[in-house]
Amino acid sequence: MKTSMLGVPAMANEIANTDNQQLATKPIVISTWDFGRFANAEAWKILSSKGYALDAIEQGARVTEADESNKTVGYGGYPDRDGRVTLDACIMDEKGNCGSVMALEFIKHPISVARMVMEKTPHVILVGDGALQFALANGFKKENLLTPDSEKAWKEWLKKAQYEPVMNIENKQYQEPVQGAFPGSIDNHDTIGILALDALGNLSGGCTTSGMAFKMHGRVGDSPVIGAGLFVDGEIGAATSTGVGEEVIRCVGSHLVVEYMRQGHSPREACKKVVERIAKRDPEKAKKIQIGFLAMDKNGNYGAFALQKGFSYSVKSADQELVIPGESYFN
Ligand code: SD4
Repeated sequence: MKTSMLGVPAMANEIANTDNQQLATKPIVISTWDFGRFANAEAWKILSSKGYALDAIEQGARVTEADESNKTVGYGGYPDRDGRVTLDACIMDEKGNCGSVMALEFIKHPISVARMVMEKTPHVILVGDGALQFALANGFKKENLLTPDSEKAWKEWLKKAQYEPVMNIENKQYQEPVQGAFPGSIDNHDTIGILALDALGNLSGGCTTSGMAFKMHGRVGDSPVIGAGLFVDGEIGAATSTGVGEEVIRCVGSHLVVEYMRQGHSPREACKKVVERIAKRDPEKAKKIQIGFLAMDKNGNYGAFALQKGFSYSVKSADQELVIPGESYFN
């Protein structure tokens, strides 16, 4: 049985299809991609013992940040084109409190720094050196996050230096483990967006990533941008995104999903409407990129929709442990 670095067993059942409109339940945690199940398992420990959704989000996201096996955020994440690992993350609670770090280097758990920005500063976002300074002042350890493997992949990429995000690479890393033979093509991996509703009905979300591999130094995607990569309104619902962040920022995608839910659309319909809007804006570009949205309403109904096939998401509640293939605009 495949396990993550932290030994969480890959217990999730694959299911063939779903209308993505599930019965409301709480507590519940959902997250992007198949590897989200490992984060869900950790989050579930908190949710199932009546813990706070925000704690579940942070602890769940930390699993993915620390999991070297998917070449993910934190240690082992792929660097930018200058060979620097720069991390982005944000977190948001049911009251609209939020924190974010962008282009943070040398710190393995940006989600925890983002939470600290939210709880200990009057600000919402800290970037680059300022985020690092804040993290170090608050007890985070400075670590080299560039592993020999990631450095090798980056050097291989430098030979051609072509920036071409690969669709659904997030899943491929788990379904077809990539051994060295894939340098330069793991360009679009590892964002986890995670949403949780706790037993008391509090809704929270988080999103953490190393962004697009081999990106320009200083590039920030949608993931740490409140409203783009993540949005939570405790009275309505929450949404998060994965894929080519530039296109999500252009439409402030996650906020838009929540606004569609406010108008009465189900989580799945709301995600679909935003995907359709992206496809309509630039139909040619839409054919070549992947974007997926995942949403949950305040009652625990959830749904997702992506531009392309291949997006999946993971669900954990008292009676569900699933990896669900997302529906898509293109088939
Ligand atoms: C970004 N949205 O930096 C992220 C990348 C991503 O799965 O989602 N990868 O644009």
